Amino acid sequence: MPRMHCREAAFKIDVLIVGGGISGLACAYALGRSGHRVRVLEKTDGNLRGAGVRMPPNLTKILVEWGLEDELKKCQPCRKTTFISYDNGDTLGVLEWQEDVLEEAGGQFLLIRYDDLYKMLRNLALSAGATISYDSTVTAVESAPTPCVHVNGTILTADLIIGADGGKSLLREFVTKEEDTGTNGGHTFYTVFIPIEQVASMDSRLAKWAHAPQWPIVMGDDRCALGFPTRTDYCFTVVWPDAEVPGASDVPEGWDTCPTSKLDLSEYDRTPGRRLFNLAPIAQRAKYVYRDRIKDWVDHSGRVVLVGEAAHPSIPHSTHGVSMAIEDAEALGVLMSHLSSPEQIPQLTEGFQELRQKRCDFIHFGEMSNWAFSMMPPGEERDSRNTLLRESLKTGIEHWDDGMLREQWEQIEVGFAYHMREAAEDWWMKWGSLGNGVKSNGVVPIKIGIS
Ligand SMILES: *[C@@H]1O[C@H](CO)[C@@H](O)[C@H](O)[C@H]1NC(C)=O
Ligand SMILES: CC(=O)N[C@H]1CO[C@H](CO)[C@@H](O)[C@@H]1O
Repeated sequence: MPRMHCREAAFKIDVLIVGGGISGLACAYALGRSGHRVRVLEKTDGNLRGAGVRMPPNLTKILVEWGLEDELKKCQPCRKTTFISYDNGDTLGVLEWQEDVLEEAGGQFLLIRYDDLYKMLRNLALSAGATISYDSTVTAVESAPTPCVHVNGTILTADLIIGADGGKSLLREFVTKEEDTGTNGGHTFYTVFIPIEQVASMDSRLAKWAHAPQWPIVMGDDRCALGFPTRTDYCFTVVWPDAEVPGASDVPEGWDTCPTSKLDLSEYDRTPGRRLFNLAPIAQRAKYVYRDRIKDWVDHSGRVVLVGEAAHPSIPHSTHGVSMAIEDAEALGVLMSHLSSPEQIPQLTEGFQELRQKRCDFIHFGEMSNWAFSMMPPGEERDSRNTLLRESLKTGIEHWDDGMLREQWEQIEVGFAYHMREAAEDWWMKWGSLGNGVKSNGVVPIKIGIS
């Protein structure tokens, strides 16, 4: 499919993006495509780590519009989620992504390795004219008189600075004027990749997972696991309480590796998860650090804006973390394609926050509740969860009438049923074109009589 027609801004600006992960590269593409001159500053050498990524329909739809349809065709599709008990390996329930739901959502549900998605986005960013500088750690930011960052002992200036520097974000501290409030979440995510052919060659209990288009969730007491196949590897993640892993509380935030033998999964002998996990000697490790929602994504000058995890920190491996980051990029790119004067920048960055914040917070709370749902301690609540899940085995998702499950499901559906480009264009029609009323201090014009 040809790429969507792209509008080039009448007024082109210099943009610096701090952070060259998924979020930064997606922004680099979206802004480059809108005609702006983009430079990405990435602190690592570009060999970023990550686990597996679930790409829900509304994300894959954006990527198709960005011209990636052929690459996506090679990805492993996902058709259902199976809920399994950590204690005995029993299947508790299924949630099928029915063809008509996916169709309505306008895209496929696909599974991919982080590094494969990362490479696709890097190629897109470069193709849109962005430059990427690696080994470039930003140590300070300023917004007045001119937005600039300090990097390698020099100062780089721009018209707009985008903070795509992840959960532990220097740019967030600059925008909120508050120190990072991250607190230890008490759990760490351990991910292994096992070549898909190796899994396929195991005995039937394991082999059946190798090419199954599904994403099983293993639900335990204060712990859970999830897995899925990608084109090349089976990606399996165990979420474990730090209290049970010597030294885990002292692990720094970010991605690193550790031996899989650090986790004692012997109690879970009966579950296929344990065997999968033990097939790989080394796991990728990501600590969960909890952060509160923040009020402002844009600094007072309107020329420093946060996106992705820097704006709305989430859980590692969340279902919508990557899709929220890429929707952010799409939204900012569409808005900035309307730029016709420098004074308009603060209006559009404020508009970006207005457009995105509610949705990201809503999706985030949905993810938090799904997480709690998957790690319930034994007790009445868990028993009723399991009863409801077992019902779904008999009846299928349409009959998940009970409040809790229904709500859970609707959260997921709202996540899918969204069109970022249209939402951004709508915002522009309503507010952006009132641009002559913009004040240069970044205040969006007061909205009277339009809804
Ligand atoms: C910073 O220095 C590294 C090498 O030390 C270089 O690769 C990188 O491009 C520099 N970044 C910038 C923005 O000058
Ligand atoms: C990119 C995108 O947002 N795609 C779809 C999301 O879901 C809605 C409604 O279900 C579709 O209309 C969009 O095309």
